[in-house]
Amino acid sequence: MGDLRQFDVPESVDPDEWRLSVTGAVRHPTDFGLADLTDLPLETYTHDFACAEGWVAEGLSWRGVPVARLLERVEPVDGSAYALVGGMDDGYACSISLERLSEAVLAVALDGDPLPVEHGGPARLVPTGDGADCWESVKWVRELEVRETEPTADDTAKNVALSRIE
Ligand SMILES: Nc1nc2c(c(=O)[nH]1)N[C@H]1C(S)=C(S)[C@@H](COP(=O)(O)O)O[C@H]1N2
Ligand SMILES: [Mo]
Repeated sequence: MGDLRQFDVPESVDPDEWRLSVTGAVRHPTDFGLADLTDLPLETYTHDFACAEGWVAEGLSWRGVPVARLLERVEPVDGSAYALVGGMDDGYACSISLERLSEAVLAVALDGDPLPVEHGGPARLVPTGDGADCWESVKWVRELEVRETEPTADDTAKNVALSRIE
């Protein structure tokens, strides 16, 4: 049994300034505020979160918007296959296939409370299913940029995460 770790919140993270932009290879680029998200039907996803550093937080209950609902709004163009998910901490971005993104939850609550900024509030990407890496659970998500090709060069998340491991 364990909890999520308490990492420092970077200075560039200001929850009051938070908006989500869904951009890139989509027909209708859209900006969402928190109320736009919480007006949508929310779902709960419960799982154990395991970090590559070797700790586990068991039985986390995330509540949020299925990302599929957001993608329906923006309509990715034919041929789009990936997204780059960016956090409010500058330089942190994670590549994910559109298929896995469409099965993810954009969490706005954790264990019944609004998602605290320490754990990525207002909104954190929570990929579902087995085999997600801890660094794909992007805190303070401010941009989902849909791409046609895999954004490998812009994907910094794994390096940031592994650089914290001694
Ligand atoms: N934006 C952002 N998201 C992030 C990270 C980060 O540095 N920046 N670290 C990742 C890693 S490696 C882990 S283990 C978890 C840690 O979540 P916690 O701070 O809620 O314990 O956040 C993930 N999401
Ligand atoms: Mo991690």
